[in-house]
Amino acid sequence: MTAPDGAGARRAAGTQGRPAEEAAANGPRHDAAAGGRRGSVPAAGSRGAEAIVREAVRVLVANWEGDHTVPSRRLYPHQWSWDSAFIAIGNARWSPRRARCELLALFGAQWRDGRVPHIVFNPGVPEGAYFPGPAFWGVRAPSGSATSGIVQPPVHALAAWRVYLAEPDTAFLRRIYPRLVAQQEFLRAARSSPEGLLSIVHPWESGMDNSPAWDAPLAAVDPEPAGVRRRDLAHVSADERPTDRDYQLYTSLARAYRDTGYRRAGAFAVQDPLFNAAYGAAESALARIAAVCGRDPEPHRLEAARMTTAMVRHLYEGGLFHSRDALTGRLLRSASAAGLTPLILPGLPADIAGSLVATAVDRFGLGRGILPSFAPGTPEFDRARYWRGPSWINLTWLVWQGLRRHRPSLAEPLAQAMVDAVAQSGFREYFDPFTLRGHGCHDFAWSASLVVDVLAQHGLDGVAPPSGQVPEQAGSLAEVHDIGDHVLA
Ligand code: 2M8
Repeated sequence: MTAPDGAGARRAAGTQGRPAEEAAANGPRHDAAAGGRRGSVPAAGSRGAEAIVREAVRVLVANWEGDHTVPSRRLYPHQWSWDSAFIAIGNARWSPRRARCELLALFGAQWRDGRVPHIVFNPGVPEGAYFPGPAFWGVRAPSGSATSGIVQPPVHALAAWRVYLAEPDTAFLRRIYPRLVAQQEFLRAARSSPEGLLSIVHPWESGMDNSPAWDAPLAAVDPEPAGVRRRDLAHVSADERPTDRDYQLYTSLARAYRDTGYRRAGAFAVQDPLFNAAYGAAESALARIAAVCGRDPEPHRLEAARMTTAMVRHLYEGGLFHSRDALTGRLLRSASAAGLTPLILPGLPADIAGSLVATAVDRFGLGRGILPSFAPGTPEFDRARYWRGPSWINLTWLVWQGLRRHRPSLAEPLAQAMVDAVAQSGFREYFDPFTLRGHGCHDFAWSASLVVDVLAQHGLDGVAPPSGQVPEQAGSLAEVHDIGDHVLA
C-alpha cells in the first residue's frame, strides 16, 4: 500500500470519462455490477488485511500529538471533536490506552455548559496555520485551552462504549460518563425545539460542511462582506473544497454566534438527521454505559426512544430522512446520505429501516460500492467537491453499523468497499464514488482508524485478520500483532 495515489489515478482513468448521466443512472459501481472488484487489494485475504492495518497504524502514529490525533498534519492541525470519536473507535483495536486518552483530552476542553467544542486548538501551532483559528473564535474552555464555540455530531458516547468493549476499563467509563451526559444536556438545553429535535446553528456543526442540504437555508444568510483569508487552499485543490462564497457564509454565521457569546443562533438553525440520530444513538450507548457504572439506564433508553419517534414523525418522508429548517418549520428535502444514518438507531421501526435500505440501494448504489455523500443523479451531485458527493469513510461506517443490525447481507459489501477504497487510493480524506480515486488530504486519520475497525470486525474478502478470533463487538488487534503502541509510540 505504498504511494497508491498514482496507481489509483491510472486505474481510474478508464472510467473517469464515463458520462455523468450513465454514472448517475447506474450509481456507484465498482464491485459485482462492474463484473469484478476494481480496486481490490493485491494480496487479498488475511495478509492483505494485515498490510492495511499496519499502514493505518503508521498514519495514526504519525498524526498523534501526545494526547490526541490531528485529522491531518497540514490541513487540520488541531483536535476536532467528531474526528476524535472516530479515531478512538479504530485506535481501540490496537491501543485502547490511546483511544481513552483521545476522548479524555477532548472532554478536557468541555465547557461549563456541557458543550464539547468542535475544535480544541493546539497552542503550539501558529495562528495562521488554520482558518478560522483561535483569534477568530476568541474563547477558552475552563481548562484554559483555546477552542471554537460550536459543536459537532455527538458520536462520542458510541465511541466511549466501543473503547470500553475493546478493553473493559470501568474507571475510564466512570470518568467519562458524567461528561457525556453533560454533552447531551447542553444539546437539550440549548438546541431543542418543541418537536423534540435538536438544531445545528452552523453548517460546520453537521460535519458535512458544504452539503447541498444546506444550500436552501444558507440562502437566507448574509455573506461576510470582506473576503476571508483561507488556508485550506494551500493544501488541497480549490475544486475539491467549499467555495469562497461558502467560506464567507461560514465566517458570517460563526461571527454572529460568537457575538452573542455563543448563545443565540444567527440566521441558520437546522434539524439535521445525522446530528439527531447521533444524539439518539448516544442515548442508547449511555444506557449501556450507565448500567456498567451502576447508574440508572432507563432514562437514557426512554430518551433514545423519544428521539427516534420525533425523527420519524418530523424528518422522515419518501424513504429518506431530511433536514428541517427550525426557523421556518419547512422540511428541507434533499438527497443527502445523512438521511440514511438514522439506521444507527437501534429502535428504528423495521418498516422505516427497510425503506431506507431500499433508498440506499436505488439512489445511492448501496451493494455496488462505497456510499456517496449525496445521491448521484441529482443536479447538485459533484463527485469531487467535498461533501457534495464524494464518499467518506465515516459516513459509510455509520451506515455500515446500521446495516449490520438492520440488513447484514448488505453490510458485508459495504465493508469491502471501504477496504477497497483505501487499498486503491490510500488513506485519503474522501473518494470518488465511481472510481475510488482519492481526494482531499492524504494520511487522513479517520479513514485510517475506521478501516482498522472494519478489518477487525469484517476482515478482508470476508476473511478475518489472522488472530482467528475477532469478536463481533469487542476485542483488539494489539495482542495478536506486534503493532501495540508499546512498539510504535
Ligand atoms: C472539515 O471541516 C473543517 C471545519 O470544521 C474544515 O473544513 O476546515 C469537515 O470534513 C469536518 O467534518 C471535519 O471534522 C473536519 C476535520 O476533519 O474537516
